[in-house]
Parts: sequence; structure tokens; C-alpha cells
Amino acid sequence: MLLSTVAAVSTARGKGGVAMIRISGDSALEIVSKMFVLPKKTDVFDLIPRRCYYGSIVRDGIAIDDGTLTYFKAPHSFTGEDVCEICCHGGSYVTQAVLETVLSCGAKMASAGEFTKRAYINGKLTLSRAEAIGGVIDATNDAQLRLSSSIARGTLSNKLTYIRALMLDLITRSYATIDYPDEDIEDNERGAMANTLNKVLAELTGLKNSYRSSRAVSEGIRTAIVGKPNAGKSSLYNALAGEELAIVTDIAGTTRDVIEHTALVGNVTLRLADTAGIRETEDTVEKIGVMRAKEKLDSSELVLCVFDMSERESDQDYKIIKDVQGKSCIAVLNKGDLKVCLSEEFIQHVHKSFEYVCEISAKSQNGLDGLAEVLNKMYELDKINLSNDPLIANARQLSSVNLALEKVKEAKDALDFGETPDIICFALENALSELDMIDARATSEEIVNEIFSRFCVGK
Ligand SMILES: Nc1nc2c(ncn2[C@@H]2O[C@H](COP(=O)(O)OP(=O)(O)OP(=O)(O)O)[C@@H](O)[C@H]2O)c(=O)[nH]1
Ligand SMILES: [Mg+2]
Repeated sequence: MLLSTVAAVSTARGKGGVAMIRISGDSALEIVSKMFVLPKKTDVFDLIPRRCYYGSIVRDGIAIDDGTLTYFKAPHSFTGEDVCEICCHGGSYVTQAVLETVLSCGAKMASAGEFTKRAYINGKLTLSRAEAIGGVIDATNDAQLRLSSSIARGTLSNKLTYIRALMLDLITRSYATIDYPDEDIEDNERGAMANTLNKVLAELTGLKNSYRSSRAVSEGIRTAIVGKPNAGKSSLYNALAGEELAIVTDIAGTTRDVIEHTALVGNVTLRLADTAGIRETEDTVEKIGVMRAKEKLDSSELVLCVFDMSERESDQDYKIIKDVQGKSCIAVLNKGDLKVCLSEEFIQHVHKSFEYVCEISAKSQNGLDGLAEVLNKMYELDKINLSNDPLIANARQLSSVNLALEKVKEAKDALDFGETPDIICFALENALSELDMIDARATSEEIVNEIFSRFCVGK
């Protein structure tokens, strides 16, 4: 248990209907008894936990607001400590006044993420679940919310517990053989251990691969929209953004600056960049635009390569196909609402050059569903249920999975090469401690502090 009792405003800053001040620690009730007056002078210490009480908030003997008080008795609270939550009117000044009253009655100001950190320290949350609460708060679209909410509810933690149990079983079996050094591991025992090791390898590989999908949802993919002038890049950009952000005209060379916006397409968060149409030009400003478009193309992770179906192809179209070779790419055949003038030969060339091809009309927005499907497929989000499947959510977790995977492979090699059980055991114990870093059964205090400092105050 931590000694100090801390408080903070847990609702968002600014003016609102209601604000909530949370107080957590051994002295929560004592602090509240000095500033929250219940009708008929009911003693705060007699409150029934998890029931909401109406009363007055009093500073220096004068009521400054009225509101509600809910008491959560340890360990049945978010932090695992005694918690009191006071809801008052949500003006900035009144909220600050209530918080200051709580602080003057003996609470210390909570630091960023302190409530969640205490929940973790008191065993109410695993580290991956605590991190995911940050993801729920930061979510800006439905896919991100479903992903973070699922991890916050424990899907990843449960999977880790399952893998851990398999590994512990292997370690126990290895120890059993170590205890009888004269006996080698029997053949059927060796077979059973190999089976379990393969299961562990498959589970860890699944988690490792899941990062590509979860990153596409949470962090987003740096995506450049490229093509020759007038192909309809800005029209596509606007259609995906759901807003008329970029200027669209029938004049070739409209876009010069790179414009950026984030949009959810399918379940993939695209960090879109609309760029100038790529062509040879003598115009000074357009030249700079083309140079920036090429830079954006080089630094992007994904390219939406737009072709105009309503016009005969040009050398520029062939050149762009060459430029994007080796990049992760989707060919977008645009203006599907008009008569197709691209040659059959060129369309075949596109199908040969790109793994993914979509036909759309940026103007009528037809075919955008197909583009969303392709994106889900590319990032394997068509096979994943974001609300239920365990996924690795960040680079820290991925690094632990990779290290654990390496050690489990060492254990498997040792078993296959007929090494002694102590060598298998050693590799497995190392694998287990790497895996335990994810839910912080073995994470350093420094890492834990770093994680919680990214939260806002009041969470
Ligand atoms: N019929 C039809 N017209 C389209 C479609 N997409 C774009 N256009 C038209 O094509 C012209 C060029 O569109 P933009 O989106 O500005 O093309 P761009 O590739 O951004 O052009 P630059 O910025 O000049 O490189 C405009 O007149 C659009 O209205 C489409 O799907 N169907
Ligand atoms: Mg444009």
C-alpha cells in the first residue's frame, strides 16, 4: 500500500455540466469528512460503499457547491485503495475550488497516470491492460477503440497467462528429469515436450505477427497518394477524408504542397498525404511540388498509385509504375464512372505490376468499399476480430515477444539435438522472464514510470 492519499480532477479540463474529483488512499474518507456534508449530518464514515450520496461541498465552513459522493472501499475500487469520487458542477473555477479544498484537507496532488499506476501496483490491472486504458482514452476512431478496449479488458493478458502456463509445464517437466541425472529424457516425454514447444512457438509467432495489424489500426500507416496530374488524387484524398480538404480542378498541376490528414479506411488508419501530380515541368513552383511528391513517395510505407481510366495512358504512367516498384502499393484505377480509354495492354500491365488493384470513382465514391477490403486484407484485419482477439499493441511488447521467441527456439533446438534437460530448462526460464516483461511481472520501475507518465493527470 502507498502511504499518501492523492486527488485530481478526473474529467476533462474546461467547462462542462459535471466534473469528477477522485481521491485515492487510506485517508480518502477522513479527507472527505472535512469537506463534504451529508443531509441530516450523516457521518461520512457510515456510508455504504458504491452508493451515491447527495450533499454539500464546504470550504472554511461555507458551502461552495453541492454534488454527489461515492465511496469505494478497498480493495473494491479502480486503484485497489479506498477511493472517494465527488461530482460537482463542471465549471472550471468551481472544479478547481473543490479540488483545492480536497488538497487543503490533506490530499496530495496526483501525478499523471497515478490512479492507473496505483491500480497496477495494487494488482488490479496488468501492465498491458493499464497501457490499453491509455489507448481507450486516446482513440480517435472505432477500430482503435475496439482494439484498446479489448486489451484493456484483458484479451492479451489472458493469452499471455495461457502461454505462460504452457512454458511452466515444460520447465516443470525438464526439472523432473534433471532430478534424475542418470536418466535421459524418455522418447515419449521428448515427443510430448516437442508438441508443447511447438504450441508455444505458434502462439508467440501469432502474437508477433499481430503487431503489423494492430499498428495499422492504432499508429496508422504513412500513405502517399501519387500519380500523374489530373488522375484524381486530390478527389480520392477528399473522398477518404470525408471532407473537401484539397483543391480539385480540371487543371493539370493543381496540387503543389503536400497536404496531410488521417482517415480510417476499413479498419486501417491511413495517415494520408496528397501530392502534386508527377510529370516533367518547367514551372518553378510545380517543380518543387513534384520533388516533394517524390520525397513523400520514398518515405511512405504505403502508396496509393492513381491512374485515370478515362484517358489513354502516357509514358508518365509507365514511369510512375517503375518508380513505385518495391514499395507496398495499391493501384487505384480511377474515374470508373467514365468511358474507359486506357488500353487493355496497359490495364494488364497494371495487374502484372501490382498485387492489389482497385477500380473506383473518386467522384461518385463507388468502389471505395473495395479499397477498404483490400486494406483490411493487406494488414490481415479481415481475419482479426478487434473486439476479441489478443494482439500485441506496441513496440515494447513486440520486443519482449521477439526475445521470448528466440529463447523458445533455442529450447526447441536443444530438445531436437538431444541436449541435456538443464540446457532446455535454462532457455525456457529466460524465455519466461522475457515474456513476463509484457505484463510487468518482471519489468523495471523505470519502465513502469515511463509508461504511466504518458497518461493525463486524473487517470
Ligand atoms: N468523372 C470523374 N471525374 C473525376 C474523378 N476523379 C476526379 N475527377 C475529376 O478530374 C479532375 C482532376 O481531379 P483532381 O482530384 O484535382 O486530380 P489530381 O490528381 O489531384 O490533379 P493534380 O493535383 O493536378 O495533380 C477534376 O475535374 C475532378 O473533378 C472521377 O472519379 N470521375
Ligand atoms: Mg491534386
